[in-house]
Amino acid sequence: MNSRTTQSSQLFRRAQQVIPGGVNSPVRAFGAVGGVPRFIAKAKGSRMWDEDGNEFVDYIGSWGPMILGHAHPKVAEAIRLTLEDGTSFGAPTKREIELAELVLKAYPSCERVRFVSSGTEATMSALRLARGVTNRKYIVKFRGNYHGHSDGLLVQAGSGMLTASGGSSNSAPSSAGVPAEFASLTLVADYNVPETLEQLFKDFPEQIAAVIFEPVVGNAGLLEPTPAFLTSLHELCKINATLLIADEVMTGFRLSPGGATQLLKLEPDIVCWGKIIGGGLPVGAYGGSANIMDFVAPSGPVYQAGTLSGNPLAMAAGIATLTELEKNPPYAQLEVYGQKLQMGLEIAALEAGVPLMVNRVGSMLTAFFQAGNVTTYNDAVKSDTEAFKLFFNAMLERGVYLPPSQFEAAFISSEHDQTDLEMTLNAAREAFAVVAAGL
Ligand code: HOZ
Repeated sequence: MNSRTTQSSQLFRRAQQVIPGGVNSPVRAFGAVGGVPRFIAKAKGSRMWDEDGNEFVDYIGSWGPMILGHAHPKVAEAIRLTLEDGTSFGAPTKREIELAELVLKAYPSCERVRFVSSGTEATMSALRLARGVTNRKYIVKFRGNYHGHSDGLLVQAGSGMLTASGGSSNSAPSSAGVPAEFASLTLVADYNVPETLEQLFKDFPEQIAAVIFEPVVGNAGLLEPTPAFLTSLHELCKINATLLIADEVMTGFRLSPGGATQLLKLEPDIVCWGKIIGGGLPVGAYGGSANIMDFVAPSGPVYQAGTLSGNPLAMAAGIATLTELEKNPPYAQLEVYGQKLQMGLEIAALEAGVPLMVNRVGSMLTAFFQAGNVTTYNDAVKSDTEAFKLFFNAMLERGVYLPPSQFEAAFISSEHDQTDLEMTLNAAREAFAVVAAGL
């Protein structure tokens, strides 16, 4: 049992003195699952070790980037070599072109890409670009889709407020510090419920600059798009001359060599990336056709800049990762392991009498603690979060580090192997028994 937490407990107490909540991103504080967040000392391949020396099979994968596993030799070597030549110049480098070429090769509808330093920056900049291109002010997002923490995207469905144009915005801030006026420019539709998007286009004719969406949602737990939803999404955007922004920060280069865009045959106007394209270092990017992207400064009037944009270390890690993915594509193997994990969890839950619905696309999956299909955000929130909490902690005790929230996706890497799977499923059998006893 991985119950040693002396070091993590001490570090968490110390961290809380100097960092809000003791963490630099809220979900890491274990607020949804209770207990002590394990402070990670090191990771290699599919495994992580905490400061108490406990070993875990890791399914967080840094929330997506570690598709090749932790500290992959080629990625580590690329970072080491690059480091010797300096870590940031504030001037252009050859590596930026090399990574841009690799990204664009995988997304043939995109002709230009701009690198930034995080997914949040990518989506924020993509929205500014869409507004600059269309000269419109509203954007649409979907409930339960997460696109980082910029003001205009920390927005939820609200009770409605009157806007200057007379239309009724249906949104409200989802965080303190976001002015209601900002939030009112973001309209909220329901993912996989196309009628709600259609209604917004009726209410705000010729005013919606962009619709942003997660093609496969990872941030409400995993939700898969229905074909009808994808068709409507494309049609409505086209008819209304609204730009479609695919947030592929999690799915890019993960669900296929060309991400969700290739897998689901999407036709987005702008794509946002992050995570994998930085090989575990801080990177984001947004791209599209030359016509659209040339609105970005200095080619065009939409301003966006960054000191660490195109950072040499991040570019090197990204190039090494995408090159390795191209040379040794892990996608078929990830699908096999994903299937085995999904089936194993489903069978173990059934045997224990625990209602469970596993949603999975390739190497991303969420086990929702409920019996019904989980297609919409409304479905996802019906999950039994107390059961998840019991399961999560029982798995952690048994050496399996899952994302510490029911409403996140787990990630498999090319380094997860049969031993990891067996260990995970053995732990799951016992953990479901713990859940069944607690129901
Ligand atoms: N909510 C983010 C993932 N969906 C968390 C990122 C992090 O804590 O690193």
